[in-house]
Amino acid sequence: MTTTRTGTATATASIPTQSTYQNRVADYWNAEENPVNLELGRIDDMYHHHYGVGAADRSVLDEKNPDRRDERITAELHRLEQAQAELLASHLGDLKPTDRVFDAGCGRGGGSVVANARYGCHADGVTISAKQADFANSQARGRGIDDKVRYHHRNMLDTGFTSGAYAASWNNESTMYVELDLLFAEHARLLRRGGRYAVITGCYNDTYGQASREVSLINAHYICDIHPRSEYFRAMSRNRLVPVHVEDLTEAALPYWELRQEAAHLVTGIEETFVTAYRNGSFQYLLIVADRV
Ligand code: SAH
Ligand code: GPP
Ligand code: MG
Repeated sequence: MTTTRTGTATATASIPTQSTYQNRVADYWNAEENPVNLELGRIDDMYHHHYGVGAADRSVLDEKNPDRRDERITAELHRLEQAQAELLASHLGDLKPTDRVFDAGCGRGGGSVVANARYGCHADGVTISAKQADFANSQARGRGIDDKVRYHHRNMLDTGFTSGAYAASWNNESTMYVELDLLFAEHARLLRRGGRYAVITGCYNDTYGQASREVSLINAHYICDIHPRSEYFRAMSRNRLVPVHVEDLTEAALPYWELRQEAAHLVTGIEETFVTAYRNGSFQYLLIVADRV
């Protein structure tokens, strides 16, 4: 399918041929309006589509005023998601304001905003959802950073961006939508030698055996295909990406889900599955940082 769009800053050359699967993924993100994402983002116009890390302040659950209780839970979940974005951004290397970063599978744009705020760098975010790219560009305009932070409706496997132009790149919870070899080949092409790649992802644990029931339920919920941990390292080594830091964030990821389970005003129904998947050892939340050699 070739889509030509006009009338917005988002519209780019063309969307390369997409698979039927990728069209369905785009449909999901074009339709997505979960309160757990929009209400958190509205707090400070920082919109994330990833989960949180770190200890949760569960005292928010003891708040007596019901409206205030909901607000405090929302704010605490947002704080944990923001901490996850900051953690990833802190691993992008020593970036300068003239440097350029690539945000692969950028969602509503929060990750690039965080990177720009931290380093003053240029950022190109890419999402397969036209609606997300438009939303993110209007957020960047609102913040007055649209001269440096741009979002594009494109396929992250085939961006059309300039080879070697990027000092850093990342995937924050977006690798489960693509074949890793194709993805890492595109990162390796875009990154300059010595550039940094970082990924935070849910992966299934090879030591469990195969994908568990919970992993399969998560796949069905988001229309994705969670890879095993081993596949990340195999595909990186095949694509000039050499890991320099690996962190198992599984324990750090649990408090977010345990708090989200209690957030009746925000739950989507997938919460218990994540808690079970993390606890039964079939699923891991992982950070991998690699150098492009
Ligand atoms: N990284 C963001 C969003 C993660 S949600 C964040 O941390 O907030 C997953 C994102 O991957 C969505 O924006 C979806 O549109 C994007 N995505 C999935 N497949 C893609 C593809 N082939 N090309 C570009 N983006 C893709
Ligand atoms: C995005 O988060 C979810 C994904 C990118 C897919 C699955 C991720 C794994 C780690 C397996 P979201 O913020 O849109 O999800 P939700 O609406 O549940 O908050
Ligand atoms: Mg969310």
